[in-house]
Amino acid sequence: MDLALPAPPLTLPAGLILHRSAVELARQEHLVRALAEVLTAAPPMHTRVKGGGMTSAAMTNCGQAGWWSDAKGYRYERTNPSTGKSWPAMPAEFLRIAEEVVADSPWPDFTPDACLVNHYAAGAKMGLHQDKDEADFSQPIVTVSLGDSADWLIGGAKRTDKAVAFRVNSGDVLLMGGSARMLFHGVRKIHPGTSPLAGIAGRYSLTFRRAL
Ligand SMILES: O=C(O)CCC(=O)C(=O)O
Repeated sequence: MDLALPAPPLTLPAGLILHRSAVELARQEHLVRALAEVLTAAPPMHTRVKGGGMTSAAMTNCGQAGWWSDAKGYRYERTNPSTGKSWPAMPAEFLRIAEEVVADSPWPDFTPDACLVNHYAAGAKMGLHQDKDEADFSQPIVTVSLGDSADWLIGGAKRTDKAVAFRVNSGDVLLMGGSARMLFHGVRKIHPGTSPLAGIAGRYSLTFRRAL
């Protein structure tokens, strides 16, 4: 007998918009090919966080600026501090998808100048945090998920506010803007073996920002 109960309907805070399966599989594969070039030009790294530990997810960037963390703190850098080279250009397919998904949103003019790419191997996670190193908080953060599914966490305006988890799958897109822009959020868990994409291991998130 199947005793599984239907999942309760998901109520997300205003300003956090989840588009399930927004990127069809063939287009995800296209994004993965473009991503491979970014990863070759700027291999993902674990970087130092406040408090002295290292990030659980490995990260890299493309675009005009890249988010970075080290003993000097959290910030955007126009060059990759690990190589001194410019970040790879944002692939046209990345830019296209980011601009398409905001077209019907409250932020239709959003044009990212930075894409922070996070790679989560099995067991990796990201603690609750706010994205607050960008110049203009009226601009949203747009996140495309590729690869393994993850339990995403959305909390409140304070780190100690209760957070709720919901599943994001490959091809899902999250928009976080307006009154949700500064909410604490994170990634609690990766579900290994759930990726529909042969070309990658683990989960990648492409997080598009207006950084400068
Ligand atoms: O991987 C994700 O979906 C979330 C990433 C994130 O919160 C961040 O890069 O600030």
